[in-house]
Amino acid sequence: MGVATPTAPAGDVAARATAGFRQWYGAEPAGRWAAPGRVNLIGEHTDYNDGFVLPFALPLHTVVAAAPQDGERWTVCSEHSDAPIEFGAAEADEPGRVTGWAAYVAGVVWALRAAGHAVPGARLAIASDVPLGSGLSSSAALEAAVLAALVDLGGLDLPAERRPRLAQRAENDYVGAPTGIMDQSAAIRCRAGHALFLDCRTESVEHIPFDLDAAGLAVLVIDSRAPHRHADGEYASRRKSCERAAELLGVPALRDVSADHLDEALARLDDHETRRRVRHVVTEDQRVLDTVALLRAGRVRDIGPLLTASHVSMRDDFEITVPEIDTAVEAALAAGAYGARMTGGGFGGCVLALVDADAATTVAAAVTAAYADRGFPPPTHVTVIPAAGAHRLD
Ligand code: GAF
Repeated sequence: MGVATPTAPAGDVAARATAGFRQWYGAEPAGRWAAPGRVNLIGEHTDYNDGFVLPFALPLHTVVAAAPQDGERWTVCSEHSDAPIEFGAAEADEPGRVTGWAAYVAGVVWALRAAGHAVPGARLAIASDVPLGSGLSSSAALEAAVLAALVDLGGLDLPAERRPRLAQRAENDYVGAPTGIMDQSAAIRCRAGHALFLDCRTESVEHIPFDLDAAGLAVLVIDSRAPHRHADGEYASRRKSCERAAELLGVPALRDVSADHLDEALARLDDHETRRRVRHVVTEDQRVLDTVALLRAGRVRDIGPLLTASHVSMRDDFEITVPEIDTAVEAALAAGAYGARMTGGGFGGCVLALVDADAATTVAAAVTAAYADRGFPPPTHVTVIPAAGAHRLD
């Protein structure tokens, strides 16, 4: 069994977007824009606590083929839809009016308009290689690609560093998902060969070289194929308990609790569950900083234990893992991975493992065997390298 490595950029998927555009609109697109999915190397559930994250973009893309159309009308089709969906300014201006996958597109139009931009009417055709529902941020990739297309078609003045917040608003306020800023930042601001060290309070970024090839390493991404169990409600409840804890501790956000004074902070909370949630966030922020320090020093292998510690913290303190995910992490570690952890919001999704490049196949086989032992449906896996954020293809 081999492990496939997708390559950038977006060749086939771009052709599919163009084919969709021609099929539904009987015309040529004015351009094509791509945005990637992401994995998060480390820093989970820290973004909405004003903390630190370290995602990198995947060489898996959502591509939007688009052209302007007259008036304030937007028509969108995707390779998974039977027919285009059309909406005008009235629907775009009222969060919730457009539903399903097209809500992410309408949300971007809404967020741009709400920020005072003159959004051009457009026809859009969407194709994607980012798997849906695997925790690799297919929704942020869609938002980022649509945003890039509309900004370029309309000649809007919106620099890349201001785009993630706007895409996040589309997701929070139009679609209604209370996510942080990580996924949109990754889809827009990542750089090939680098991880994105993002301070979610200031939105300042540093591109940290993450050259797996040079180190003889690979990141293996294993899709647990676990059904997302109550993920939306659980995510919102984690977010609420973090906000409540910050209030109780008298700080603007949990980022302001110092890892050096964690025990004192925990002693001020009388609820065990809240203490565990706080401990995860505070120690996870510190693990991001420690990972960045190791990567800056070129010590890529040495980040392994931090990845695994992050997983243990998500499993025991934040309580967001599921049996399939824990099985994948344990099997990868037992097969020689330097570190392994769940990536993304939790309750399903993907695991990433840092492995020697020539061990990727063995580690993947060990995970598959452990799944079979437990009677889980076989996982899928792929090795990935850090890719670029949203960009215009042509
Ligand atoms: C999801 C959210 F969209 C992100 O904002 C982040 O909170 C992540 O879960 C957990 O780190 O992907």
